[in-house]
Order: sequence, then C-alpha cells, then structure tokens
Amino acid sequence: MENRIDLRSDTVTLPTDAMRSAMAQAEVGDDVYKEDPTVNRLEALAAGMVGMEAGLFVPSGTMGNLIAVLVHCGRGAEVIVGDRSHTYINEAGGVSVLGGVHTMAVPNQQDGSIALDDLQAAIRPDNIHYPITKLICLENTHNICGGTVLTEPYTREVADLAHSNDIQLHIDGARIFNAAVALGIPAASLAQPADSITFCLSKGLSAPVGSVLCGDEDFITSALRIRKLLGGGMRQAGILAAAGIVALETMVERIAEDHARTRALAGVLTTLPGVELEPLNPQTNMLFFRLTEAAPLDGESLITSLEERDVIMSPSRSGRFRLVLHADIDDGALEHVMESFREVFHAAGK
Ligand code: TLP
Repeated sequence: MENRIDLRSDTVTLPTDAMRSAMAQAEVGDDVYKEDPTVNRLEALAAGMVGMEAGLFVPSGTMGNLIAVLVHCGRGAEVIVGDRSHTYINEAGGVSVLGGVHTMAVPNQQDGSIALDDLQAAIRPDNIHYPITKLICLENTHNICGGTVLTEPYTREVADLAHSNDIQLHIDGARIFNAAVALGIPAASLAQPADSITFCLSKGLSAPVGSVLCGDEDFITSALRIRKLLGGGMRQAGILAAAGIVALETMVERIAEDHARTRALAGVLTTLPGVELEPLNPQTNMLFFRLTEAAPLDGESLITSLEERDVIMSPSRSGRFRLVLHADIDDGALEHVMESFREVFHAAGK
C-alpha cells in the first residue's frame, strides 16, 4: 500500500504529522453541549476564512450540503441544482429521501456554472400546482465539470438573482480553497455573496475527517438541530477538529502545487495517442480524459497496466476518466506517474 500513488481522489490524502500530534494533544469536551474548545475554535476559524458569522463542524460534505438544504427549504419546497452537481448526482438523493425537498435540475455549462437565464426560468411562479422555489445551489470548484472554478462576479450575479426572487444561495464549496487559490483571491470573496457554504477539510487539505457548514448565526442555530436529527452530533470531536485547524492553518496555500502538477500531467497526457482531455485545460487539481479509437489500449488495460506500476486510478464514468492530484503526490511521484503513462502507451503501441 505504501508505495501506491493514488489518483482516485484527493479524499485519499492522509493526515500530516502535525495533524496527528495536534489530534493527540487536543483539548476536548462534549460538543453536543458545545463544550469542546477545539471544535469551537475550528468553527470560528472556518467561518472567518469564508467571511461568514458562524460555522458547524459536520462529519462529511454530504451531511453539510444536506443540512443546508433542509434548513433553507423545508418539506415540499424546491431546490435548483446543476444537472452535473455532486448534490444532484452523488448524495444518494438525500434532500428528497430525508427532507421531502424537490429538486429542479438545470444544465451545468461546461465551466460548471449555470446560465442566469436558466436559473431565472427555473424559478417557479406562484401557482398552487408548483412547489415553492427556496434555494439555488452552486458548486465551486465544480467536480464533474472538471474541477472548474466559478468566479466571484458570477457568484454575485447568482446571489443577486436569488435574493431578488426571495431565494437563498448555498455553495457546495467542497473544494472552495482550490477555487480561491486558482483565482488568487480569499475564499471569503467567493463565499460571502451566498447565504451558506459547505467546505471539506478532508480533501485537498488532508485532514482525516470532516467538513464545515457556515452561514449566519440563525442559520447555524437551525443547522445544529438538523445535524442532531441526522445523528451527526459528535461528542469529543475536538480530536478530529484539531486536524481541521492544522489543515486550515497550514495546507491552503500548498494547494497551488497540486494545480501546477495537474497542468504538468495534462501536458504529458496530450502527447499520448488517443488521449483527449475534457476539459482541455485543467484549472485546479483534477484532470479528465477520454480514450479515442487512436489509443493503443482500452480503459481496462490502462487501469491494470498502471496498477502494475503502483499507479491507481478509478474506472471511467461513461468513458471519461478522472485523475486527482493532492498533497500525497510530490514531484517524484508525479514523475513516476508521467513515466508510467508513457511506458504503458508505448508498450501497448508496439
Ligand atoms: N466527492 C468525492 C466523491 O463523492 C465523488 C470525490 O472523490 O470527489 N461535494 C463535492 C463537490 C464533492 O466532490 C464531494 C465528494 C462532496 C460534496 C461530498 O463530500 P463527502 O465525501 O465528505 O461526503
């Protein structure tokens, strides 16, 4: 296991030594009584970094998004989501299964945005036949669209559109720090136009567990109740929050290295026969590609041959493969990945 280079996701990152020692020494208490000083510190730090009043430590990004939708919507309301969004595709339909919230899926553009006209058209008029639109969700960076970045002006436009229709805006900012680093701006600039945001500590930032849901004080007070309802009330969670604090204090700027390595790897892949990047230019730490007829091997052989060289990647989804760069892939590991791709294609082409 130790020598494997795992490109399946940035969720595979291991906690750093600094995180492990902070975890061992963390001052803890019962967080359901709000008496865990380390959790309280993480929540305040996290909220400050995204320019919101308050934060809530949750076990996962999925739970953070679910709580946000349940607080903003209530049963029978409708949430507008992108048709390629994580919330729509990869969260087991939780908002409808558990919340009785109806989803209206509208097309994601290639860059992960949703056209303002499509958003406006998706907002329900007042009519007893329709559910009531209460929320719009954006995703930044956008995973399935390619780790793409939504800009601050775009986010503000969506927030204005939402608010002028008496609708709230939530951001699934699982990788908001990737977006902020790619744009060279504080995460707060990307989050502040929204009413709430979830971001993950356990992806590019390398913490072992957890996400933070942020919003204003009233929102977080309601979120606290829903977290309990979902069974997400954790006790001496400071053990985990301690790693999250180290993540926020030491791992954010480092993300730029992942982006540079992703671009470098993209540069190599484009030289291989039958590899088509989609999108062409990766903006953050993800790279997606397809194999065309010109490729000397199929997807299954590619995965097996790379695995023989200790390089692990996920199977494709509808013929599209994803590679994710992260803190546990340094320059040496990247070099090995590049060389492995070259070798595998060369051997198959003979
Ligand atoms: N994404 C995971 C998988 O579920 C696909 C990954 O490997 O990328 N929002 C976004 C944009 C995400 O990419 C993810 C996880 C989540 C939310 C959910 O986070 P967790 O896994 O903590 O529930």
